[in-house]
Amino acid sequence: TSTPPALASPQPQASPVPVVEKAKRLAAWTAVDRHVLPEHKVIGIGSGSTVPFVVERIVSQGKAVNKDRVFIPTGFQSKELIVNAKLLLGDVDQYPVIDVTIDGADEVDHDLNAIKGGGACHLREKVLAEAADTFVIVADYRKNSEVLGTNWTQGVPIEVAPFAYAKVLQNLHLIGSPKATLRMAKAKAGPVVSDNGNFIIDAPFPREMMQDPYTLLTRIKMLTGVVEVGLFCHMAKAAYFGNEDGSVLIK
Ligand code: ABF
Repeated sequence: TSTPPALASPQPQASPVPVVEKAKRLAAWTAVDRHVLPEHKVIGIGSGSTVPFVVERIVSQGKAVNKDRVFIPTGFQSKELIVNAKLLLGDVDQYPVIDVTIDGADEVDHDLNAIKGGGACHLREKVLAEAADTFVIVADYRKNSEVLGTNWTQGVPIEVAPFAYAKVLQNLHLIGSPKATLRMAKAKAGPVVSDNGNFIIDAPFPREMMQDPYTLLTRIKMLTGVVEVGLFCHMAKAAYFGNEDGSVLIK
């Protein structure tokens, strides 16, 4: 006998995909559709939580079946993504010239400068961004700012040699970031260690310094012991932001 509708146990509502996830997917799919072209053989795959949608689109659009199309990772998480999607894994040593690199960001300003490195991967991300003919950023609406540091308040991620971290901290305090701190790991005692065996410092700077990110990048990079800075200036050709209303903003 069928249960009268009134008594039927309520079907659990499929949890709606959060708006921000939809926005990430939208940005990622749009960027893949526009920038991963049939003639492209070497694709750089970035890090973070938006990039899985990049791989999802590449697979769903059959853009991976091209047997000699190879995918270059920006770190362990990115490599796992490529391997799990059964894409052909390559290394930047073998493929120093990349057709297109697609990567996330922590924040992007009006001039396409970006803060990257929230995930401690910005050294390899910058190598792949620079090696690419085309570097595009994919992100949700929260990352879209006029000036860097508006929404991303954790500071500029800076990869430093462990031996030099205390000196770099001291010098960052002197050049304008008194609140610069060593990034500590959540899961274990001690500092975060990057894929390259280095430490990460997060250095917040005042707005007026963040309004000229290239000058700030050069000043930080000159500090002895700094390996790489999470300011990507004059690198991105475009940035794709998924918006809350389901539209896409292309900067
Ligand atoms: C990566 O993307 C990192 O540079 C950055 O921390 C991360 C953030 O992106 P998402 O919001 O997609 O997680 O490239």
